[in-house]
Amino acid sequence: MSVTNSKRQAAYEAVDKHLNADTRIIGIGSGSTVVFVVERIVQRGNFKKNDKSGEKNENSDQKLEELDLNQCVFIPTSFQSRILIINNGLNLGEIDQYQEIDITIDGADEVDENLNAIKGGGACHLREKVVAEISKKFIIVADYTKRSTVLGEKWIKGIPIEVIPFCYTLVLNSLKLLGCQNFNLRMAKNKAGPIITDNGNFVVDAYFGKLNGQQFLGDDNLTFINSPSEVLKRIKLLTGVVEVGLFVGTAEIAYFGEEDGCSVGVL
Ligand code: DER
Repeated sequence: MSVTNSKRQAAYEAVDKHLNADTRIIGIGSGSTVVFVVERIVQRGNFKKNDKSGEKNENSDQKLEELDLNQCVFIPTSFQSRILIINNGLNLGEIDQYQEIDITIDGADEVDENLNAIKGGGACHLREKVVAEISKKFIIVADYTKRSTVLGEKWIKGIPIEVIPFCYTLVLNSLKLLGCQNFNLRMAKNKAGPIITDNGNFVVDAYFGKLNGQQFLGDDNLTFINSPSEVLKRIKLLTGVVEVGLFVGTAEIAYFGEEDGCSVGVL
């Protein structure tokens, strides 16, 4: 199965399994996989209403859980997901309107066996993390290339770090002191200079190797445990850092589109 089809498979399964008649406030992540999440939501929401609960839909042998899109509000995690919501005629909400979101479905750049994730390949991880943290349920959808045993195994571009623009050299120096040897300011492709996030900040990508819980020696001869939670804490404490693309203990379940066509939910 192609990577694109495996993204679609994972996205469709997450929507089918977790959105139902009671779902009202839905967070929409960013990236290419969530495009299929919205595609499935629009498909599901177009089904004819069943007047009697329990009545079988003529096209399916399963009771259809009605998803009434008129009753739902969709919260974006980036400019991209905002446009996705608007272009599909879905009700757009804003993050500061709600204390709590029913469910958020989002992509990831890499997911380990404990469902920790590297996110921010699309430089959207600040708003993604805010939306994820106020969601009662946070679900990851990804193609099979994103599934790893430990973070840093396949995604070697580095942990995305959103930084205040005038602080980026300070952050780079601090990462060096932490013992990271492989870091850079993320440069734009069709624009001179660095990429700018939706929040007006820069992104630094820093690779700490495989986050496998081994000892990590910093330049200051201080060691720390190279685990997702420890590395998140170390980076987040650096002056000038706004948010880190490590989502630790956030996801409840992840769906990976597999090469053989089915998708698998990992708890
Ligand atoms: O930036 C992010 O965290 C996005 O969710 C993104 O990286 C997901 O990747 P995708 O384009 O493969 O869905």
